[in-house]
This record gives sequence, structure tokens and C-alpha cells, in this order.
Amino acid sequence: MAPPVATSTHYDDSSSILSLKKNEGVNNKGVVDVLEDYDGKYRFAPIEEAQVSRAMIKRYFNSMYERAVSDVVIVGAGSAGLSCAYHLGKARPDLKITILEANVAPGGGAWLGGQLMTPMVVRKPADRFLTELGVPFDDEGNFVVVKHAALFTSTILSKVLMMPNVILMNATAVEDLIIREDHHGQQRVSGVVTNWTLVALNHDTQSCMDPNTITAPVIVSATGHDGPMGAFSAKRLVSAGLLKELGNMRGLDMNRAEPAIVNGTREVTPGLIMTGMELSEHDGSNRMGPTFGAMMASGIKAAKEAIRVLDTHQVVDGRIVA
Ligand code: AHZ
Repeated sequence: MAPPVATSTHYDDSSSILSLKKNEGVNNKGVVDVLEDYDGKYRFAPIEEAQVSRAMIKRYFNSMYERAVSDVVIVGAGSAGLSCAYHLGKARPDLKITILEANVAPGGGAWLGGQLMTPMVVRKPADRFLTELGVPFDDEGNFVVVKHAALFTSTILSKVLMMPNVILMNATAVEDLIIREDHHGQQRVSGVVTNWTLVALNHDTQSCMDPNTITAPVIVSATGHDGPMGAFSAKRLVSAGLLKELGNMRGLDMNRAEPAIVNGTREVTPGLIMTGMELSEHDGSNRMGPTFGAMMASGIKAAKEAIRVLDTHQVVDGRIVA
């Protein structure tokens, strides 16, 4: 039997220490004794419910406050959006990168391969990105196979979340785009309109529940192909009159689809870069089914595009001014 490990922790909210029974576990330096004992005497440092609430609230709302103006907003944390965030966050640690994901679970469709099977197929040369991430794979010649799609997604997600300049807000839907005239009098996507997803899903059952906004000089849209929330920006560009009509995703052809997505990754309208399968709806290109290399390469290209836009414009308070 391992001996119990007695440790101690600083307890910096003095009002909570006052609520402890006199001298209960607190020494004269304001340090609380804890005990890691799996034989029945495990003891945690005390806590008050309000401390838990405040610990979350102050960090979350500080993030919202700070990110009300971001450098880049990435809409959608699927394989394309996360690949974009990784490359951008690594290449430009100076940028405030804010990822908005409608689902509670980030990762989009990249928790599984095809037909709910676990292995993930990636065509070369996109295997280089897996090597950079440190994700192991079987080499099958022209393509590689990761033993479980979740290994890719959990690895990239953890690396992205470790980056101090990246914030992820999940369960948060982009409901609309901010579109206004730029310094040339041209229509420009200049931010996103957000709401908690649970609110966004209930606009038909409740009267007016107004949204919130994030201003940014560059938006990367990575919302996937058409679905309950998919292809969001592509559809909104049509209804806003910035795109004549949707191209609509074409039938499956792996060999045509993957290069079309990567090569077509671009700033589709001023201020809005599109990546991943959303592009198939915008451009009318084929789907590739369960091969993920194009999502990774498209995300990296979107990050390079975002850097190009930022490096060629002057930005003041999240707005392009020259
Ligand atoms: O929840 C969506 C998902 O996680 C999120 N999303 C969509 N609309 C949103 C909105 N606000 C915030 N309005 C939103 N988030 O975007 C994410 C899209 O991830 P995805 O995995 O669906 O798209 P992807 O382009 O990153 O990867 C596509 C993977 C596919 S689909 C496919 C085929 O059907 O042939 N093949 C591949 C490789």
C-alpha cells in the first residue's frame, strides 16, 4: 500500500478561509493541508460555490470582452478550421485568433473516418502535416492511415488550445456576418454576429433574442458542406447579394475533389476566406468522401491567405483603414 501523500496548497481567497471551522486544516501561513489518500482519507482544499462561478465567469467574459475585436475569427472547428488555427497560431503568435464552434464538441466530422469507421485516410503529401503534429500513421504508399480519426482531432485540438493567442468558444453559433463598406466604398465582411447555439436554435419559439458581435479584419469560414448549420457563410453571401448563387456540392470524386478544394481556398469576398468543404457548396466542386488531406492543406492555405490579407492592409481597432 502506497503511503498517503500529504501536500498543501495556498488558499488566496481569505473570505473563504474565514468560513472554515477555526483552524480546520489551515496553518498560520494561510496554507491549507490536503491529503492524497486513496484508502479513505482523501482530503481536498475547501472551496465555495461562488469561487467556482467567479473563476469561470471572470475568465470567460474577460475573453469575450477582449475578443470583441479579434485579428482573425475562424468559424467552425472541424478538420479545416482546426488546421487553419494551428498553422496561423504557430506562424503568428502575435495575432488574436478566435475560433467559434456551434457544437458543444469541437472537431466537426473528424472524430471518425467514413461510414462511422474509426481509421482516417490522408493522401500524400498532406501526411507531412501529420508528421508535424506528431500523429503516427501507417504508410500505404500513396496515402497514409491514422489508426483513429480522434487521434488526429484530439492532437490538433490540444495543440491549438495550448496556444496562448487562440481562444475557442464552443456552443456559440455565427448567425450572421457584419458586412459594411470599406475605405474604397466596397462591401467587405468585417465581423461576425454570434449567439449561444441553444438560443440560435430557438428563434422560432421565443421572441427577439438579440445577438452579439465580434469585429475582425479577416474571417475564415470553415463551416463544412450543407447541413443543419453547414455552408453558413456561402449561403449568407447569396442572400446578402455578394454571391450570385451557390455552386452546390457535386458528386463524389476523390481525385478531382481534393485538389479543387485546396487550390480553390481563397478570399471569396473581401474580408472572408473560405476553407474546407464549405468551398464545395460555394464553387460547385465535388465531394471527396472520407479522405482528409484536402481539409488539412486547405486549412493551411487559408491561414497563409489570412496572413497575406493582414500583411497587405492597415488595421485599426479591427477595421481595415488602408
Ligand atoms: O458545427 C460545425 C462543424 O464543427 C461548425 N459550424 C457550422 N456552421 C457553423 C456556424 N457557426 C459556428 N454557423 C459552425 N460553427 O463548422 C464545423 C465544420 O466542420 P466539418 O467537419 O463539417 O467541415 P470541414 O470542412 O472542416 O471538414 C469536412 C470533412 C469532410 S465532409 C466530406 C464529404 O462529405 O465528402 N469529406 C470530408 C473530408
